This record gives sequence, C-alpha cells and structure tokens, in this order.
Amino acid sequence: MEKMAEEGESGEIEDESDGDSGLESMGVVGGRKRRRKIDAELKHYLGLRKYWGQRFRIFSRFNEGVKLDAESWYSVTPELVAIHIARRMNEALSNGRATEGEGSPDGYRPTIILDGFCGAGGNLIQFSLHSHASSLVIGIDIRPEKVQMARHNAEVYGADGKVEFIIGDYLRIAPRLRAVNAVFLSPPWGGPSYKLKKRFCLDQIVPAGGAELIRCAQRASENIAFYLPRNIAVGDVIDCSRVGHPVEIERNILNGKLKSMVAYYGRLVKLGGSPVSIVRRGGASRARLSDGE
Ligand code: MGP
Ligand code: SAH
Repeated sequence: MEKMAEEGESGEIEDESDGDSGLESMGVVGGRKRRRKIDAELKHYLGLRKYWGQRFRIFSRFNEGVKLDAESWYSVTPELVAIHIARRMNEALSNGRATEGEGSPDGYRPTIILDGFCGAGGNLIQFSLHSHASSLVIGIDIRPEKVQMARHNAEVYGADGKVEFIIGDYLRIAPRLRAVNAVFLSPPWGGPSYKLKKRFCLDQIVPAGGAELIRCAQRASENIAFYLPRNIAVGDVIDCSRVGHPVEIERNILNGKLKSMVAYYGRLVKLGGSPVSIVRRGGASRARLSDGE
C-alpha cells in the first residue's frame, strides 16, 4: 500500500506515488487482452485509494505498524464499529454487566468468542481488548497470511495475550468446536461490488450461503453475530432465526453514514427499548431493527 494516495492537509487525497502506476513494469505494449488486464488492475488500484484516506478510521493505531493486504483494506470492520460489537457481545454474555467482584473490573465475565473469519484482525483485536482477563478469542482464517497479519496487528494493539488462531476452513472447524459462548461471522461478500446490487441476498455470501454459515455456527453456539452488507435482504436474515426466537438487526452508522448491519441471534439480542420492530407475518420469528451509532 506504500504507493497509495496520501491524505493532504485539506482532507483531500493527493497521489504520493512516484509516477510508476505499475504499467511500465507490466509492459503496456501488447494485445487487447493484456490491455484489458491492465485496465482492470488500474481500476482495482484506484478503487482502493479511498480506503487509504480512511486508514485511521479502520485502525486508529495504523501508524504503529498495522499491516493490511488488498482484500483487508475493504473488508476490515472500522475500529469504532468493532469496539461497539465487542462491548455489546461481552455485555450480553455477562447478562448486562456483572456486579463488582463477580467479573473483571469492567464488569465482564470470562467468555470464549469464535471469530470465524478473522481476516486482518479488526474484530478479533476488539474482542480481546473488551473482554474479561481470562477470556479467549479464537480466530479462524483459511489463509495463513491473514492469520500472520492478524497476529501481528493484535501485537500492535497489545491484544495478543488472549488470542488463539486456527488456519483452516470455518465450515469444517466451527461445527467441531465446543464450549464456545458466541460466534462472530464476517465472511467475504464478493468484493466491494456488493453495493451494486439493490438487495444483497444471504445466499450470495462467498464461502457458502449465509444460512449454511449460521447452521455451522449453531453447532458451536446459539449466540451469533453476523456482520452483513448494508443492502442485505432483511427477510433472509429473519428466515435464519429459529422459529419462535428473535433476531435483532443493528445498523452500524459511522459519521452519519450507514456502513453495515449486524444480525444478532440468541442471547445477543437485546430485549426492550427497540426503536423499530418488525414482526414476521405467518411465522413465529420476531425481528428488531436498531441503530448502533
Ligand atoms: P464499503 O461499502 O466498501 O465502504 O464497505 P464505504 O466507505 O462505506 O463505501 P462507499 O463507496 O459507499 O463510500 C463498508 C464496510 O463494509 C467496510 O468498512 C467493511 O467493514 C465492510 N465490508 C466491505 N466488504 C466488501 C466486505 C466483505 O467482503 N466482507 C466483510 N466482512 N466486510 C466487508
Ligand atoms: N472481520 C475481519 C475481516 C474479515 S474478511 C476484520 O475486521 O479484519 C473475510 C476473511 O474470511 C478473509 O480474510 C478470508 O481469507 C476469510 N475466509 C474466506 N473463506 C473462508 C473460510 N471458508 N474459512 C475461514 N476463513 C475464510
């Protein structure tokens, strides 16, 4: 990412690259096929520039050596959103806040949280920082280099003490895990083009449809938080809740902009005080829409 645009004093993005767009090294001369490949790579590079402008929103300690790869730039959960999710989950699992002396000084009880798609560690770090001292966070990723990156980033944040990693396929590993208190899911959505769809259906999630990811999670725990695109088809999310059990869908709004949604299942659903409620007609599931600002 060294060649990405730098944020100027005006807040505008200036290009700090040395003028080598990569075209020279790729060799511009060539047929139409090669040119199409270059066009696609250039478009990809330009598309990533905006995330550089958001780097401190993604990781406030970015300048302390945080590492990211291309996929992570657009997939990491922004830090404030990750903090909110982590606090919310630990509070729910601690039954509100435990009374002093029962749990840690911040009132949380020890938990084991499984982050099924840990990526560069955006969520995993906050699960570790916002949990009881004896808690455990298990991060799974199918790609070893992501795990290496997450481990490094957790060290930058001093959050590595409570974290264990598994390199492998969530679909195979999650159903075999026991004694997990909650599962967090933030799978790939098929790249930034997810937003070109008017409605993103749950079965468009990449490694397997969203319903299958939830079924695997349920083998480990009923308490599930699913990080979803802001254009998710809400009906699909409701359909995945167990009959008679509620689901809560929270909007993550950052600086007034809707970034993403999180569906909470099981004990992670907050009861009462809902700003908007939807009742699934003809079914027994209840859904709540709330704002996680
Ligand atoms: P975005 O829509 O690419 O960014 O992603 P932004 O700045 O809202 O886009 P704009 O073009 O509307 O200005 C929004 C958020 O979704 C990111 O901050 C990531 O947390 C999350 N996100 C995006 N993608 C493509 C993925 C993905 O594939 N998987 C996961 N887990 N999160 C993603
Ligand atoms: N929440 C993360 C971002 C996750 S991006 C953060 O804030 O940093 C999604 C991740 O899922 C990618 O790193 C990708 O390598 C991983 N992944 C894709 N398929 C997977 C699978 N079947 N099992 C486990 N991880 C997978």
